[in-house]
Amino acid sequence: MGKTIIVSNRLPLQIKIEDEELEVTPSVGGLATGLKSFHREGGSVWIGWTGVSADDVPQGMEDLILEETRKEQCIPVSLTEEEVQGFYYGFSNRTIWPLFHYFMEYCEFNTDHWETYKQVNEKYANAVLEDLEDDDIVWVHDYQLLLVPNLIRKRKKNATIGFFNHIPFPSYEVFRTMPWREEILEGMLGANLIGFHTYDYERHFLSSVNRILLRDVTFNQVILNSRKVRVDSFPMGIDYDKFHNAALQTNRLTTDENSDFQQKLELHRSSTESAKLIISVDRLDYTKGIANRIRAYEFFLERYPEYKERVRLIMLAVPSREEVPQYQLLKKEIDELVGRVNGKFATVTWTPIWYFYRSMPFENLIDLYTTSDIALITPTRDGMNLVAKEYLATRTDQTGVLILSEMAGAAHELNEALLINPNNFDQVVETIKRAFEMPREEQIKRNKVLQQRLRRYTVEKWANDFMRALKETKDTSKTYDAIEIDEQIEEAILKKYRQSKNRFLFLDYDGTLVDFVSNPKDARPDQELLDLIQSLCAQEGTQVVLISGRDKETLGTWWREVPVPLIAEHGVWMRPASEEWVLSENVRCDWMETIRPVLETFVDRTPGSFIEEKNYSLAWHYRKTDPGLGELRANELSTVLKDLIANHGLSVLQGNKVLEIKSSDVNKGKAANKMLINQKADFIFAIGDDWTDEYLFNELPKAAITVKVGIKKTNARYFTKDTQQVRDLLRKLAKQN
Ligand code: GDG
Repeated sequence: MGKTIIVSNRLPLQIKIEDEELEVTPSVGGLATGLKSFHREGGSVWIGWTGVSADDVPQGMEDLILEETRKEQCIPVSLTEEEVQGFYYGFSNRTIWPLFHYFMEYCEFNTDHWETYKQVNEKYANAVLEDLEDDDIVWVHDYQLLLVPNLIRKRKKNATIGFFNHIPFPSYEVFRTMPWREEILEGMLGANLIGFHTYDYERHFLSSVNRILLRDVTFNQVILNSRKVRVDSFPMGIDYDKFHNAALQTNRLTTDENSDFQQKLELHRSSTESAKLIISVDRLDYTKGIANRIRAYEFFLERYPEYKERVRLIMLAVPSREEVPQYQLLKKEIDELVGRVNGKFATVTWTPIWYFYRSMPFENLIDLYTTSDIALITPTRDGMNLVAKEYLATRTDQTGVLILSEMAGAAHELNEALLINPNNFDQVVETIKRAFEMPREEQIKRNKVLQQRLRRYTVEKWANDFMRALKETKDTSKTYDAIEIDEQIEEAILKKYRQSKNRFLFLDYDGTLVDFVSNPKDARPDQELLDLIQSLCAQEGTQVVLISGRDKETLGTWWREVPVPLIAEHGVWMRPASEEWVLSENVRCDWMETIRPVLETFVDRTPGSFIEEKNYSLAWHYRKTDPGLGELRANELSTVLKDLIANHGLSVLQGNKVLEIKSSDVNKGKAANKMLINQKADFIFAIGDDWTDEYLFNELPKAAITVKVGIKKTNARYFTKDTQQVRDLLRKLAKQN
């Protein structure tokens, strides 16, 4: 087995150069904190940026950086200041971040930023490709690198690539506003497995893929021409033991041994018997709801003045993305709010808010978590929020109350916390009060359940689960019964073709010889196709038969000039080469009067759908409907029809975005076999893309070469990817003698 290559915007370490000296420190942030233990123990390689731009690296220091990063099994990607501006501060944090967190008013659609984003994603992909060996697994992380999976895939077709998005994926209605939405989705779909923290993000992504790229989605899989992409949710956990043990250790310290910070925290506690501490820890980011948290706290002190001098809010806001204007404004807003609240309520001995705008060492973070009675975490949107989980892990005596926004991904797992809507001030205020008054037993009862869950689903388990699922997707994509036609198989088919004297080629039309178009009437054969079929027909010993569900009028008109036998309406009609149409089955159509009104009610209720009336069948098309609605109504219609068709000897064929109702006695398999009677065929080839072609694959003699177009469940022996490949193969057959 090969190695794992982790790829993320930043490395888990940060490099600073001061006075020509190199300083290496661990980086803070959800992703780095979470994955560090997986990286350390799993022996993986980590590719990312060091945090220092190439312009700031003094000459000759590049090698030292390489050496230092290599010690941590890291490979640095070098970025210029201009690239950092356009890619990171620009497109990542002024476009994707606000859009994906539903802050559309902050979103900038800047073409230069997009160009740099693409260019830098290429850089990351190249860094991976340089190091990538056949059995390796690539795990790409987060919104800065959405294009990387496909950039790798394009150059390394069989690579095993996983992608995990650490932030929310917004609803289709929001995502569709992105000018480069197609490129972004295609970029992500380069992966074999795409992971999100919650099922909501997963379904939003699938819905965008379905609606924007018009790709089929079955359950949690996206069906592409040559592969399937699995999409799933993996809620990220934390290194539980690390936080829990650190807390145990802190709690064991005597007063003298405590850090200065801890001693100051204790001072507040000892000031009044019932004094309590509320903490909040976040990067200073507008998604974290910091400003509204302060407002809610102010509201709380106004509504419940008895808590004055008995409560203190300790806010740790870690500086983040200071070059982005919104973050500068937010910093200002928070400074002012803190000033206002402290100015309004402070007494000589009491300040209601202690505000730290900096990053703290890990030990102080633990001091904060262990000393506080309440954690107030109120993001307006948050992919997961690890702070909530870390707080719980440090509560070694199981006391403490977590107030958590339901807009954080973590809320899905942490049901026993007090969940709030951060926009509902009234609710936040009442919940703070409830947290204050919550009996110790209740706190323990809630935290016990929460801790059990967090202890079980750790970051290590999360990473292993993702990896296992990624390996599985690789395996399942090989388990199609049908085998892809590669060069070797193609050569064998051509050889057999050359050696045969009486060949039959049954070719489906839509989705096989031509691509689907939104209006079926526009799918008339192009000149190249007409010539191709003509040349196959002209070959001695070859019978080409076009076998389609289309009506005979359309097929007859389109193929008027080419002497090719036609089978229309799945076998109801046959036109031997250039002759008149004959009705091949004794089919009835008196049932139509009963079925048509049922279909009409579905047309009325499903905008974009329509009925195609053929001589002996009725088809309900839903290609042009809203995709979700179309599938839903198709299922409903199948159920409704089930009872009706049994009485009339009918069957429902589920085609590609079409349901067709026709007599059970007619299908493509029966029609094709009829043509083979007494023919002594020594080469039978059938190709098609949808369910109706399965009758062909099932009913033709065993020796037939059956081929499905696209990767779908099938009884065909082989598959080929798309109409282009079908034509390539037919062109080669046409050249054989
Ligand atoms: C993104 C998503 C998702 C914070 N301050 C200090 C410090 N931290 C550590 C915390 C925690 C991490 O940083 C913050 O993680 P979050 O999950 O809360 O938030 P984001 O950075 O926005 O992370 C988020 C995450 O990715 C993972 O997928 O949960 O939704 O936005 O681990 O402990 N650590 C130290 N000093 C600090 O001052 N040492």
